[in-house]
Amino acid sequence: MGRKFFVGGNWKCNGTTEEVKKIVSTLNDGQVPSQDVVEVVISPPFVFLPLVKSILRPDFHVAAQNCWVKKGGAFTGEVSAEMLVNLDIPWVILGHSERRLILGESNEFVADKVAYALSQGLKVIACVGETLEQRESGSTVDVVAAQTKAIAEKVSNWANVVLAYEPVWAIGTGKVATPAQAQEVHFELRKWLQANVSPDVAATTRIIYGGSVNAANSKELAAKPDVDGFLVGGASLKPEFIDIIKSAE
Ligand code: G2H
Repeated sequence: MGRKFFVGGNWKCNGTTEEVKKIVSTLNDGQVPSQDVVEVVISPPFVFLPLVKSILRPDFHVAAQNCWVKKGGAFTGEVSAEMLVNLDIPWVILGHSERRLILGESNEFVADKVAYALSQGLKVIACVGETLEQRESGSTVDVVAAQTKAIAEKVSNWANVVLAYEPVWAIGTGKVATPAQAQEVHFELRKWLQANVSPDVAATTRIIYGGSVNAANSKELAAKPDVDGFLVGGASLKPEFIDIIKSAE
């Protein structure tokens, strides 16, 4: 069976109640391919998750942008995987580069989060990606392989994992990776999964691209054989997100 196209909207730390209602209303009115063709997941900040879940069209799903690394308890300021499950939030984004770089989340910490979230029944969008310095020094593949390896060491069932390749130099900068650059890394990631996890996991795991995706570049990126969708930041707050979803066709 082919890999179903996946489009995630990562709202990051943006929005007011009024803005959230407006964005959701635009999403709800959008004409997009059916759920058989594309899986759409919207990721608002924690505080808006219940609101978005309650007003969002039923064919789109919601994701949290993070969760705690283990069972909840005395961890001030954190939100646990159990809480997300309790609220019927099916997805969580983990290991986004903004958390890896600004909050110092290591490969191992991210891998522990992925393993724990999966163990609680959540589905995970696990992010990997290199910095500009790492790309320029020629270590892109080594970096994303090490990030993926840390996850693979702690996860045996990949059925509920989507891997998001997000080159840090392309995030929020307007500098999108070329379709060829994205395809090259996605191909290498799939090859890594094939050699180090299994041919089946390599063939079935969605590898999506993130970093300045917009309505003008999504179609060409989506045409690449190993690009199975997108994680969209800035453009997911705008009506053009609907056009990005349509690039699934
Ligand atoms: C990458 C992406 C969404 P943007 O972080 O995860 O954001 O599309 O704004 O570059």
